[in-house]
Amino acid sequence: MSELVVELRNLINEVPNKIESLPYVNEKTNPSKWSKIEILGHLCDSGSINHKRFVEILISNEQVTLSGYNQVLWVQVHNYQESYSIKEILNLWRSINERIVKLLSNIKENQWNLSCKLEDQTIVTLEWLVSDYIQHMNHHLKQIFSD
Ligand code: NI
Repeated sequence: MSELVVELRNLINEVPNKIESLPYVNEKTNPSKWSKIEILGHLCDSGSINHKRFVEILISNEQVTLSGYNQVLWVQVHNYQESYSIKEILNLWRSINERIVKLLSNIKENQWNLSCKLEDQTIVTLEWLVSDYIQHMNHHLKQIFSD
């Protein structure tokens, strides 16, 4: 199994318990900054978007061009702050990432080299994209576990 898949699987096993015991997940230190619950909501959005990207790259006969998404409005429109409990968002985060782990566990070695085009026209591989997805996740998890 790819090291990236192992890393993602480890995060799924470790993160929920750690986050569930955190205090002040709804606290906003600044009205314009995301609370911890909103950061986790953002990670669910990122999971949905990237799951779709990974699938499209795997099933397409042509090189896929990825488009960005408005992260701030995605968090706003879901209203993670008011309409979800931390437990609900953790379940969602876990399910999305378990689905990604299953998807990527089934692919063939050479499919990691499938390429796609980013918004800025850079060409990257599926492996790069998955690695970037996990790095982005780790960056935000660090924010959640800080202070
Ligand atoms: Ni982000």
